[in-house]
Amino acid sequence: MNDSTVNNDKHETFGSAAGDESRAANFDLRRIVDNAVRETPVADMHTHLFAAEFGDLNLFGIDELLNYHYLIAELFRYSSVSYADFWRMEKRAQADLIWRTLFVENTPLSEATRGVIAVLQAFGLNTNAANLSEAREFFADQNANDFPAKVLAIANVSDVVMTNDPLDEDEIKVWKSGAKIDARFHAALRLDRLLNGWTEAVPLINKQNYRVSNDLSESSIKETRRFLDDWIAVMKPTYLGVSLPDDFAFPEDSARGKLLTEVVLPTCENHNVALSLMIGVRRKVNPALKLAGDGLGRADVSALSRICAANPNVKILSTFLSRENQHELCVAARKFKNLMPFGCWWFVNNGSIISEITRERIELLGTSFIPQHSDARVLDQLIYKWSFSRRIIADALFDSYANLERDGRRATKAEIERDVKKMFSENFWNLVHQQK
Ligand code: FIX
Ligand code: ZN
Repeated sequence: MNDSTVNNDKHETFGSAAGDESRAANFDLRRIVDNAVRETPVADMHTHLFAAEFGDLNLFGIDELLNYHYLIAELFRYSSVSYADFWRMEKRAQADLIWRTLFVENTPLSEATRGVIAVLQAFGLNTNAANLSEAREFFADQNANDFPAKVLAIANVSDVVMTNDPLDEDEIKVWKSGAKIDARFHAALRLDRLLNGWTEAVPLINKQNYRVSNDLSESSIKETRRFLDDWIAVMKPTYLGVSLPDDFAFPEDSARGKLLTEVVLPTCENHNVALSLMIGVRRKVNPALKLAGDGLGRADVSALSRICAANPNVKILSTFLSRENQHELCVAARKFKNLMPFGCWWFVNNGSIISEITRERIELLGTSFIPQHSDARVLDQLIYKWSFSRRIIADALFDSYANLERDGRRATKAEIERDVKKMFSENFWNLVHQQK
């Protein structure tokens, strides 16, 4: 959206003096909105990043950037390499192939490829390189402990929420070591393995000295609650979270339905901790692609509404993967004050759709939502994911304030800054009861 789109009617109607004045006001508004959006730090409330204390789980650098599953899926659109041959390759060889295929032999126009270009540019590296040597040299010089501060500063991200699986051996070691975790990185206790694969979770939970069984007897329910109580004490999570399939139903006669109703929701209420429901993923549509093989489906938003209605004391964060569910999510949020829509998740995290979703949310919810999360898996991705999103959010906000002005009220700089702060961090911290 360019500056001249809005308020053109004003200067056409009122002649050139009024036209100049209105153009100047527009220019001013654009500058205020852009500055507020650029300068307000973001609390990135859903990522797959890890603090440096988690060792090898803290991913950064060009080889990780190129081995992002979004790019792996795109590689196979162009390359004749077989899935099996690709997975047999070393990580560096995979990265070389992805670079050559998507960045040299083809133009990096997709959102995910453009993202890598934006990261190289941010570090002053050659975006046109024939190979990865310069980039590899640059990242080899970065120290895993200091690099997060550099990236967070460039991306203007103040806080990062991780995704923490209490059944993951590597993570468990770190939590149990008592290591002091970088205060900018916050935990989110992930429930996927518990809720989406109970029988596989049973032996893993029992290994941690709890006594649960496949049948989900009363004592299993009690023990699973104890398991969560203990992990909440260790991780101090900002919220509990789960990704759910497009055919997710509530209530549901299944292990997941029982665990949600009898374990997870009461735990959230007892601990006053929020629950994040990410709905619409169709896992392993193409298993040969591994992590890159998940797809999506349109889900039933009424399942979410029923959870919100039945649990008014539990704060629910929610995002949907299908574009078709976005409008219904906004309407559900108008009905339930305990529901907070967040982010443009994965397949809807593309410029054109972020723009549509953000505008729809502003129109239906004002500033009472969380416009974006990065879902970054590689630290450096924070740089492009947030710069891309900021640009689009600024456009949507500018148009909204311009419309407001046309209708008779000019938002002040202080109001605009307040609004952006709410959307970028306060809405999240207030919901999870942690004032920053
Ligand atoms: O379930 C999730 O949290 C998803 O975001 C991931 O599983 C997915 O692979 C992803 O990285 C999307 O951005
Ligand atoms: Zn995610």
